[in-house]
Amino acid sequence: MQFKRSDFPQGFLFGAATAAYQIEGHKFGGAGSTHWDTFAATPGNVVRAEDGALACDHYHRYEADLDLLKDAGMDAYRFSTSWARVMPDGKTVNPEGLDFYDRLTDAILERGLKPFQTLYHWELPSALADQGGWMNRDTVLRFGDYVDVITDKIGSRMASIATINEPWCVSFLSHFLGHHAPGLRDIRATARAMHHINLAHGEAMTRLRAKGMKNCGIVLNFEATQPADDSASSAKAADLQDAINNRWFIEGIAKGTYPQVVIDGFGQHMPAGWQDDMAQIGQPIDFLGVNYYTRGKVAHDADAPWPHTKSVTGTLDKTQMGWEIYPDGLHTTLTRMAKDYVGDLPIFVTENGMAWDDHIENGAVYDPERINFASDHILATKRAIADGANVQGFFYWSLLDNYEWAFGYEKRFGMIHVDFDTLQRTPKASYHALKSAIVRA
Ligand code: IFM
Repeated sequence: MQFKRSDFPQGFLFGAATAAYQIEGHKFGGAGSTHWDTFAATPGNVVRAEDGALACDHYHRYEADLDLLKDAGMDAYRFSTSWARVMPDGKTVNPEGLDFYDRLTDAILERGLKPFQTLYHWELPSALADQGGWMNRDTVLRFGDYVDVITDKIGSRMASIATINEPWCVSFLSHFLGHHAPGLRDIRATARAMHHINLAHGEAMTRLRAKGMKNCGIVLNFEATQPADDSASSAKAADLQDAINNRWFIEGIAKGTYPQVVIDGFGQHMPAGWQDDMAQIGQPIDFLGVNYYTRGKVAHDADAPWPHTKSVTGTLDKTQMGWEIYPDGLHTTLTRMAKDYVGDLPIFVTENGMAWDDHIENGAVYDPERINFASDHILATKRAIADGANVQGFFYWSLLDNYEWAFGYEKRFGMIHVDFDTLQRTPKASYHALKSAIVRA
């Protein structure tokens, strides 16, 4: 890699990220059915109808996985706690689930790693999905109750707590584009989910503050949205898509408002009285988590209903996901967040990484593409710091190959290869390269 630890400010954290449903093995420990289980069990939604029942069996192998993280010289571990493991029906506490996160927390701390918790990384309990999930305002309060329970168990030991991972995916990708559970394509459902997930963030912040928690924030995903060409119509389309993808959540949280172009598009479908929630949504946070993977080229589509936009394939090299590799977009995103929204507030790159069709050959995985990808994005982060963004850490997505949602186990993001038949872990060349770069001099 083209950087070393000493290129970064003292105390800058290097880590790796995972999420509960993607690695733990949801069938273990009394976890309840989630909307991802039922989405995956419905033909056509997920590659080979794969689900997270076994995943990487991190539930039983977490000690060895944390050893690998530690052996790479990393400082922090970003993980999520599963609502459906802690409260299988969304309401009733499962002591086994709480015990698992208690043990996991101890194991992280015993290795001298900083635990970065995310409270919601997408496994909504089916019992709450039955009642409308994120379309239903009541889910916000149920989420608050879960936040209370898990925080009482492990909150005081966390270095950082993020409320929601990628609310855009929870709402727009899942209720408008239909790519993720619950697989809806409905503008009214989307308007409600886009607001309620922000309100769930606000409710979680309220509950966390009531318990005296510090270092609380949210993790948002950003795409470097650009017009597909020089036309005025593409510029307008890209601005609207940017408002939906990149501005809706951060503007709500940092300024207590929503972009007017999106409010105009949602029109009558916004939940009544949404304006009264903006103060709770806009309460102060302690950090912003930035997830960044790619850029998106956007053009006007006169034949489509609102937002009248379409994606246009770009010309840059692409990852196994078909996502363009565009490190400059991370620099732009980080500096934009600092300048336009959060000022000096600490920012963490909470996810960045790439999927590749990795294979084991002679007992090793050679992945120079990932080495370059990570190196270029970490250097983009360094430039953002030089340009004034208060970025305090970088988490590679992901520690392990894992369940990549609608793509099942086909897309490999890990720095550690997982054989999904034997569950054997093999650190890839990128793992060793990162380890060499961040070794303490
Ligand atoms: O795997 C996902 C993760 O759950 C959320 N952020 C993007 C990753 C790669 O698609």
